[in-house]
Amino acid sequence: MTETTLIAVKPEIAARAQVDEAGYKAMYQAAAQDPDAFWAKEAQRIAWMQAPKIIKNVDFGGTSGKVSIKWFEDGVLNASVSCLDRHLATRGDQVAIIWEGDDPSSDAKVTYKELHARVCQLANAMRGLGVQKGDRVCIYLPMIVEAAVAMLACARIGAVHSIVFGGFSPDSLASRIQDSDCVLLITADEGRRGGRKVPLKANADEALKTCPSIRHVIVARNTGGAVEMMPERDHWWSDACDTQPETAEPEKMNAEDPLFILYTSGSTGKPKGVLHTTGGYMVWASFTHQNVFDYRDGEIYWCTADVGWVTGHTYIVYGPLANGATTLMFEGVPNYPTVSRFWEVIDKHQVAIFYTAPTAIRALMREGEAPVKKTSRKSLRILGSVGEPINPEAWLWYYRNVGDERCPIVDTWWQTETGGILISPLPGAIAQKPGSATLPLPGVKPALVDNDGAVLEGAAEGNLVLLDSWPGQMRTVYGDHERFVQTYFSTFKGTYFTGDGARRDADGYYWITGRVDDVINVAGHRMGTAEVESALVAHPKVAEAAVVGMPHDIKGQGIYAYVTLKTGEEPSEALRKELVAWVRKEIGPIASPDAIQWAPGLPKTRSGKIMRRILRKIAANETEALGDTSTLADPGVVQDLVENRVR
Ligand code: 6R9
Repeated sequence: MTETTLIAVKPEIAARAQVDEAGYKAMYQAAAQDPDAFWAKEAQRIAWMQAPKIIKNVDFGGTSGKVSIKWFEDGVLNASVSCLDRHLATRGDQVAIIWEGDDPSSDAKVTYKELHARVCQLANAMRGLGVQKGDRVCIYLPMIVEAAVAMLACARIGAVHSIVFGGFSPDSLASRIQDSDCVLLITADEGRRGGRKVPLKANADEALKTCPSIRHVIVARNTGGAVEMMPERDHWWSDACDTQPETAEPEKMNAEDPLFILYTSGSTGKPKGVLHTTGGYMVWASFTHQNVFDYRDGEIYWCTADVGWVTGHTYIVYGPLANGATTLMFEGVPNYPTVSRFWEVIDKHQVAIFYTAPTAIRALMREGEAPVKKTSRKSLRILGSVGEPINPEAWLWYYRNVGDERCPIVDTWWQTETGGILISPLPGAIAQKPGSATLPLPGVKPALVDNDGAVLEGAAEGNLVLLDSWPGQMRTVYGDHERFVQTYFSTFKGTYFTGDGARRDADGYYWITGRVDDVINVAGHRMGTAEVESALVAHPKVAEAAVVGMPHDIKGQGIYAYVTLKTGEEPSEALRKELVAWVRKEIGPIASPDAIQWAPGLPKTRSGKIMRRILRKIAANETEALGDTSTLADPGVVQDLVENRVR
């Protein structure tokens, strides 16, 4: 498979597509030439209480050094109205959410009317508990309908939700609650995943020991498992909501009022609270969901992400519901009870659009074709990929076996920070190349720069930046605007730096090569190597740790940790296991190291900087090409590390 392999848009797909090739080019040009006119028109896709007159007002700080991003700043709206109220007259009885449980015999359907009522009841309950516009509410829920209800109820009363993925530990939950001083926590007794239970309420109780800002906890009964309820503080969801009125006045929100915070990992320090606002985010969610998936009325749409990640925010809840879609929410995992589960769910619910991650595709690919082929999948029309680069082999397997060479694949590149998809083929417009995210969406201006910030033209490889703003862009890091400016706008002045590297081929197609910073991507989960390192050094026997990504067949990247023990401590298999368990407890299971190498010393420069370049090469078993080691304080440590590499 070379990069000249071009999979043309099939004529039958182009003929029916909402946007064809000429249409894409016209849209791209229109958005570039007159962004105000283009986005004023696109803004009409959502419901406004007061339509915006001022469209774009952005400064990337090129000359002033001050970064300020505003879209639709005089508009007034409520996100929950776009997702619910305005559909009631036309599609009140249409299913909004299909819920498919971890156990294949459990499912549920919720219409727009029912969803609206449940959201209003929770909104009223939260107001009754004193939650006000602008307050932060933490959501720590499994993939149950209540998660979507909680998000929309926050939006309804103008509270800012901050979802913490259910796989995070009590410590990780606590630090996120503390960073944004959340006043309310919404959780469940337990979650379910792959036949196992996740003790969410018990984790929350542990976390809340250090979270004085939380005044109340609302607990959804999910598994019925026993939990402790603290009088005054803890309320069962049903007690709080069932007697509430089924309507609730939506709060009037300015377009630039915050909608949510979502914590994500960077190269340094603790996870940052990425802040998204209301108007621009909603326009971007709706615009991209419709165009990238060529979404049509009446179709069943399934994104397999968890609402704990940005993909779940934009492409399970806000985008699809804004567009009046039927969105499927899946509680389970791809291989439970069998490795046919995804394909069985597609047949069961007649899914037309299926959006998943390369790590899931690679894991299922390993199981062979039979588990796929025994299902029909005739309902499928569009396939999507997100979270990490998809290798051409996995792309082709997905295309041939899942989509029977009938369904275009949209490989969508974006980030928590970007709010929605930025680079992706439009399925009826852009010929695909396996492994390439292809071309930017209208309104998106990517560029490649070298390490000095010089813009590279034509076919080139470099750092991926964005030259101008799009409506869905994050506005700040919660509580730390300076960190926002430093992280994204100081490396290459006047541009937004993505942290990714990319190659652009002769056709102008983008091939994302992965992170160029100290962020690793493990099974599509973003992790800062610094976070894992600080968890390791918090162990009483560890003196020092360095963590890098290593190639992993299924997860894309695995976590490889070099650990130096304190004097007098001896490495052992028991200690290795203890450290893995320690990191799971400190951060969560997604951060479990795949390999721990005992390192008597780490390769450092004379100024004491760890040379990660060398550690990455050793972890990847590329020890022939370690490069220049002459600047090391003690070149001898490298030999020891190479000899004792973990296989
Ligand atoms: C949406 C999401 C963002 C990072 C991003 C990049 C990687 C995501 C990708 C992709 C290649 C794709 N990434 N999609 N790389 N091709 N289609 O995943 O957000 O969790 O913030 O991760 O994921 O490295 O910078 P987030």
